[in-house]
Amino acid sequence: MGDNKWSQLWLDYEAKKGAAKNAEEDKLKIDFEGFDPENRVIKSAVKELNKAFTDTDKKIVISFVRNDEIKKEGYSACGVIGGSDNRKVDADTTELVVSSSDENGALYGAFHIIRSKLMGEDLSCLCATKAPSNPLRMMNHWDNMDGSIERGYSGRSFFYENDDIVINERTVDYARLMASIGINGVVINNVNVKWAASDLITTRFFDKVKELSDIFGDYGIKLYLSLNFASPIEIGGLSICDPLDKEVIEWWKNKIKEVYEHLPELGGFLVKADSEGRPGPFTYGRTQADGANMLGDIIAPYGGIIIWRCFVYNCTQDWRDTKTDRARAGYDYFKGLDGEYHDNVILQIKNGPMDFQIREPISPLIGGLTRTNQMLEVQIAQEYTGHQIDLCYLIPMFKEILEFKTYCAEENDTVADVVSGRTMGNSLAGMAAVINTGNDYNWTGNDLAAANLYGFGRLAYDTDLDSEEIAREWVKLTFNLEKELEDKLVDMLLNSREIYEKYTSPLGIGWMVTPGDHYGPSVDGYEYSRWGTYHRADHLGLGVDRTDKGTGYAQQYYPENAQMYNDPKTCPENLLLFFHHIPYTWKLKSGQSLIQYIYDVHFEGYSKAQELLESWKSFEGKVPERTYNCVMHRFEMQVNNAHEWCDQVNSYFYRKSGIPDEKNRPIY
Ligand code: GCV
Repeated sequence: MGDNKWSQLWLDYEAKKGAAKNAEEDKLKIDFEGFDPENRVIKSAVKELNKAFTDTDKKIVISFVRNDEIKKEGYSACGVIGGSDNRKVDADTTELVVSSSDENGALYGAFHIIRSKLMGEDLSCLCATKAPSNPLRMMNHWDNMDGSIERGYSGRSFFYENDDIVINERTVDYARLMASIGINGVVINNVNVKWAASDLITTRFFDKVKELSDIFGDYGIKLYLSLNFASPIEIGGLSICDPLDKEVIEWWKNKIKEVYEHLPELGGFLVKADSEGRPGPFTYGRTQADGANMLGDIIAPYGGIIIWRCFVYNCTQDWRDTKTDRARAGYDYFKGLDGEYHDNVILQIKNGPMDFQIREPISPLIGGLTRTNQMLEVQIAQEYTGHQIDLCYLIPMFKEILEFKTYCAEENDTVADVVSGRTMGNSLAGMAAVINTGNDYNWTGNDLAAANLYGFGRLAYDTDLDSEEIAREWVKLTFNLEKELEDKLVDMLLNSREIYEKYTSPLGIGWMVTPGDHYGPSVDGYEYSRWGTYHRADHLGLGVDRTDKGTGYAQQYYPENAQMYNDPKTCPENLLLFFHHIPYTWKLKSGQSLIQYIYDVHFEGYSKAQELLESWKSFEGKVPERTYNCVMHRFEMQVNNAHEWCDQVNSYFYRKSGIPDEKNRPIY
């Protein structure tokens, strides 16, 4: 987009416009039945359609029709050639009817039409009925008010600069992009709430937060804030933040009243408590439920909700202690309180029991809780999956997570069922992603990482979509490629997670990353530290014994899964080292020994990374030059990274085990 400072990603209407670019603008007519054209969300839908349809050479009538039978935030979008009987339009006109029961549904219907148009579909044949799988579909920003982003790989924050809030046209484009993929909630600040961010709930920032909230509101998005549990101390001048203390409770009552006077549309708060040094109820001998319920009760009269994170574990562990297991912590802390959380409290649970590794089992807490609102947290910021340098399309991983059968009920027992509210019939449920955006021109550092941003939203709205469908949509919307290259790019995306896994940490072992930064290999980087992230390799074998004879983590699952994981013969091989300490000579199903597999898979991963780079060369001249160069540079870095991983991991395990590579490849 010429001189613009940021791209329009999948909403780049200009780049998609064809021969009729300068067609008369009055070809598009929009009607309303049961919707107020002055409603802010409807106005956004209309504005968007007008932008997207300036190149139409046919007459188009789009009618927004209220239909109360359609599910909340759902829509049907259908084309009728020559117009329907009751809405009399000329024969050469395409009529499209968007039916929905609410404004968000109407907006999503409009974006569906736009998507179909951009993908070159025949709108007169359009016929889609959709309803969101998840009631809450949220993005979590880990943006700090100084403009930095915790685990951000795409530049600085576009929300903050120098401890102040920035609002400009990019803010509006951000809201448009999020609405176009069905996002209906955004947490604007890092869960580690420190310094100026503690003041987001004070008069220092109310006006600007309100402005942001209004922009989001135009696109059907609710704004949420991460909350500092120690606010009574840090901004209130109290000496404690004990959730059961009368003075503390009174302070919160006044504070939340004040917040809602200024921010009447605030969705609620996200809280990271008792985690990685953040304050919380444990300091006062209180439970996580005590903390969450106190805030929940106070915010309830305003219609707000409390999203309470379950990422609570001991981050000062002694590595010599082989019984304490970080993987157990979420379940150990939260399962016993199942049923005690109040109705407007949701527990937000990371997909795995550790921390967004390239492969982990599903957290046993999801579905382990049967009487508590639950929400799934995934990370599209590629903290452990390549920093948006290495290509790693994460939607296949998210699909695996959603499809995992927990056995928590006789039916509707997958993760998708639990977090959508289908299992328990609750409406406070959903999916959240730690977002991968920043103020880079392309928003996501690597142009191809936008597939994760797009994909998360689409998947959270419709968990039945498959990874390939989503990848193809994104490719079609973002580029103008011939079929052969489109297929090639889709394949590159679909294979990328396995490639990353191959050259990094195989069979579920995870970690082995550079401490702190989390990019690049350092096999023992976390091995003798306090973080609870160990591989336990010795000269005989590798992996963590999490069976009933080890840490007992496998027993946190329902019996079907517990038994499967407990036995190395039935444990899925891609998680073998997560659950078991395995000798290097162990024979895998392929017949390879564990050590030979480690060597082979790392050489293979490195060579596949080189293939990705080679494949990208065929996109020269076929995608914008800026994109081509940006991605090429990243593939070059990925190849170096894969090389380092391959050499370091193989050398490490060769030196540990003393067993040579059967194929005599260079290992140092
Ligand atoms: C926001 C991991 C990350 C931290 C992050 C934390 C969390 O430990 O490395 O940067 O903090 O997860 O999810 O709270």
